[in-house]
Amino acid sequence: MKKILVIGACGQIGSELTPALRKVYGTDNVVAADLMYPLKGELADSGPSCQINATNAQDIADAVKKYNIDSIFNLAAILSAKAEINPMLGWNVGIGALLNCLEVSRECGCALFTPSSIGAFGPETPHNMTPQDTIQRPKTIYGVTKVTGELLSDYYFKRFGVDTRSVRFPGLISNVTLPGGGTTDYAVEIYYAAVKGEKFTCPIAKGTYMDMMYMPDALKAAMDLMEADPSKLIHRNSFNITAMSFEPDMIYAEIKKRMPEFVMEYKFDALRQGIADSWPDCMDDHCAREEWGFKPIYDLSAMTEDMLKVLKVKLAK
Ligand code: VAH
Repeated sequence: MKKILVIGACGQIGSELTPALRKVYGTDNVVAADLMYPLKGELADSGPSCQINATNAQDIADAVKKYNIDSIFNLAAILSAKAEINPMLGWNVGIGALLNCLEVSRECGCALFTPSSIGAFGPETPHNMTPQDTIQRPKTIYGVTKVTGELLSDYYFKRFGVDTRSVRFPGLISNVTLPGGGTTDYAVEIYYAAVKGEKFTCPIAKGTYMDMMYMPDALKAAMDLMEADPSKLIHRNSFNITAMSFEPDMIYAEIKKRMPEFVMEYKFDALRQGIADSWPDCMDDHCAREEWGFKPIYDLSAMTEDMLKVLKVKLAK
């Protein structure tokens, strides 16, 4: 049975990926690690955990040896808008953590998953049906770390045989842990505002399309890719994947169908809008579908139905 280490287990992805992995591989076989320690709640109660500062290689090496780890999910990153405010932090966390994970994986024979993002593309990239292989000249430090991460991960696969794999996540929408500092965060915050009965102020302009995905599909994609037959993988770092593409008015309309009294207004956030404008409108993800069977199940309607249902219970407490 796999022995898995999740680095960044308290984050938006990690807080849901860890329980999902524990369900499949067994609670004792999935170690939840984060800088914030001790972990709280289900993450702490349902399996082993440890403190890891991902920019410290020794922390990672110690955990890999202590728990006999053979697969690492490296989720340590500073999201796009927050990284623009502190670029060196964005670089040091994104690349520092990845390089440490790559070196430990090389020395200890671990497989390694590190997310990339639609942020790995820039304004020169074709915005519609963005190809799997195309120009990548991102204009954010987040995007620079993601392209660098893709290149480093492919290098470690080709040069040292490290089993590195990655997906370019779109904006992820979840109802467990709020995202912190992303350009697509509005697509999560809008649901919270609707359920709280508050007017939502959207920082992204009407008509700004971005790829998005509901968290359950994202978790399945990460797990399926890591289980995929390596002989079928033509690509590795990193696969385009998407479930839907929408602009703010579309998600607003979908919520209003269910909550007619909900009101949204627009209030432009120049930083996030500039980043969003540089990203794809919608990606072509046929390589992921052909090489390892990626197939999302949630569209905007199904996601909205579930988000509102779960948040109404969660926020009523
Ligand atoms: C961000 N949610 O907005 C992240 C993600 C695709 C966007 O990388 O920075």
